[in-house]
Amino acid sequence: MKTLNLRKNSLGVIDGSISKSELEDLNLSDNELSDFPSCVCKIKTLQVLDLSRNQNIKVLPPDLAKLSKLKYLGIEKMDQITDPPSNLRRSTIVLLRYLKAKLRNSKPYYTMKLMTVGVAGSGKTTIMHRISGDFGFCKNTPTQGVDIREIKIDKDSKLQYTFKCWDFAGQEEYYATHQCFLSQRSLYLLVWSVEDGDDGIADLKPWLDNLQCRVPHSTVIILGTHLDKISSSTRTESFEDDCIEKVFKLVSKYKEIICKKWMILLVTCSNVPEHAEESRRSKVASFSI
Ligand SMILES: Nc1nc2c(ncn2[C@@H]2O[C@H](COP(=O)(O)OP(=O)(O)OP(=O)(O)O)[C@@H](O)[C@H]2O)c(=O)[nH]1
Ligand SMILES: [Mg+2]
Repeated sequence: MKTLNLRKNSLGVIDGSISKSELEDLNLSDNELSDFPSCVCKIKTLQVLDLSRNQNIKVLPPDLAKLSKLKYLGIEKMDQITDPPSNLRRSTIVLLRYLKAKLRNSKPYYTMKLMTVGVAGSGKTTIMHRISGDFGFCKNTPTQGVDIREIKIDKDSKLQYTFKCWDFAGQEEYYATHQCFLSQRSLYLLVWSVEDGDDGIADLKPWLDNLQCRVPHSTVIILGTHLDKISSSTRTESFEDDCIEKVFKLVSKYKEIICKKWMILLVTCSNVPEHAEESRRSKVASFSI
């Protein structure tokens, strides 16, 4: 198959298996793609790619320049794209030249700022320790201002991620000063306690408002702690899914915040032996980062 027309199919994502195809002409216009489908950059045979009128794609990745046979890239009515800037989107040649230059200069950088925010006592400091692999930590000492530390996570034997972690105090008196430290190009961990029920979820709003306003387009992972505190009668089979659904419904209203459903996790950070297995799920959270 050389040509595939998927126009007007309400597609949000493209199946990664398409990367193995030998397509020359791919029409993905008039869909609902949330990001540029990176798998498309692997179809080396591609000559024509139409992405027109996908209103949510904001960035075209440098990897697009790896498509050495690409002659036409359709991006009609996609003024929302922020990179490449509009003057470099006037023709496919200019656009690809820009992305190629970017690709040449880009080197992977495995260090990033990780900022934890959320109400006092929700477990921000504890989760930082769990992510770093410290399952013994159980102090109940409120953070004063902000604590900065470094966490290293091994991806495999060759690759290590370094997170510069900013663990903010949750007490209200610090809210005014926190604003000054929130920075773009950081990863955010918004923490709340599932023990606080629907009120706890509603209390996420001011944090989301703040993030959307101060650091738009940031990626936010939302962690519900204290899962062990939910009584077995309340913790039905659907409890976790229902809870995640409620948070997702709320965060979906924030168009300038990047948070997919799989970025919402419920965890137990207690260090008592009977919760050991659940506690390890906070380590799972570190893998999603
Ligand atoms: N049972 C249980 N206790 C938890 C859990 N997560 C945190 N805690 C406890 O909750 C208390 C508060 O945790 P912290 O990590 O200090 O909370 P914080 O969000 O950093 O608080 P501030 O620094 O004041 O904003 C500590 O006693 C933790 O041991 C959890 O999942 N289950
Ligand atoms: Mg703390």
